[in-house]
Amino acid sequence: MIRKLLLGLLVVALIPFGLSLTFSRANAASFSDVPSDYWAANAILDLASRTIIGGYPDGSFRPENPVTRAEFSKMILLTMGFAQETPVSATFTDEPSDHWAYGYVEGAVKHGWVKGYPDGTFQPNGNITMAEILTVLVRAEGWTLTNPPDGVTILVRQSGTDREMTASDWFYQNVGTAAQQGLIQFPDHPQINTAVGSSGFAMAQNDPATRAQTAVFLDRMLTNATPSPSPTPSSASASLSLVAKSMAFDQSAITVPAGADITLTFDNQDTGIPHNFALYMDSSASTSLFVGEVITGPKTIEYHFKAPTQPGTYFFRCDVHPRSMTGQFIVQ
Ligand SMILES: [Cu+2]
Repeated sequence: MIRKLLLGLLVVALIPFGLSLTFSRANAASFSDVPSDYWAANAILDLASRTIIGGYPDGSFRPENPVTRAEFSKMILLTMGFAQETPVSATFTDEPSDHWAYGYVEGAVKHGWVKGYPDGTFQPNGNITMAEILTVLVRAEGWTLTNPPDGVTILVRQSGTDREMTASDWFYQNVGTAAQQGLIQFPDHPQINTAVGSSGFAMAQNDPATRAQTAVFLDRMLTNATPSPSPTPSSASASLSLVAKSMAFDQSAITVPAGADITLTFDNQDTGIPHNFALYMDSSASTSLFVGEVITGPKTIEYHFKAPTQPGTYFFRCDVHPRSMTGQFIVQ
């Protein structure tokens, strides 16, 4: 059975919280059944700290449980940082407006990431497979579809039998792109890759993906986030503006005169997502020169600080998204 979820587009985004300026994990959730040495613990706790996933009222996370289509719709919408949609009339006959996932499903559908069935249903309690997850993530990222990397083997397991993935599989280029972008890895974790050594990946075609596996894929997507829109350099000025949009800065380099009194107008256009601007000596971010207040978009703030007197290339970033939102701060 081929489930066509999606079509899609769009940029990288996420929804974090619980940050402090030192980016501690003071508010991190913990789950009774996710010990710190659990194979997916880091990804699960990271997503939980960003409120993308949560546990059950009894304190458990149930990492080996399958993920439903409704649950995954919520996860992808939150990961991408988009708001719920609550149209007056429901798109699907089996996903009514009083269902807990209504706003998430409608949101994910609106962005084209997930789709229903020809009979008008969404089947919110249906399970989602690894190929379907990878397909949604690739579409949501807006990555151009590619074939799998050269020199790797991707196997499809059906009823206990492995065969090589071929171009006639509906997910061929989706999985290929996921491999090119590092969402699946070679070798991958044995709990994700059901077989094959350092140059291969085996994927069960019809088995439901678990909550743990899903968390790992989403976390990889977040931590590999590619800046968008394309950054452009700016010219030297003591009066600057910087935009944060779709989980990215609009500039990859900012140039200022040495020792100048800087006014930086920071415009966070990401609704519901916190960002800031922080300046450091270098990319290790161990020595801060200025740490701007974190603001949750849509909001604009003016930062005032003194540029370093020593010409050189410094480093700026958003402390909330220190891996994906970075740039050079050039002092002339
Ligand atoms: Cu940010």
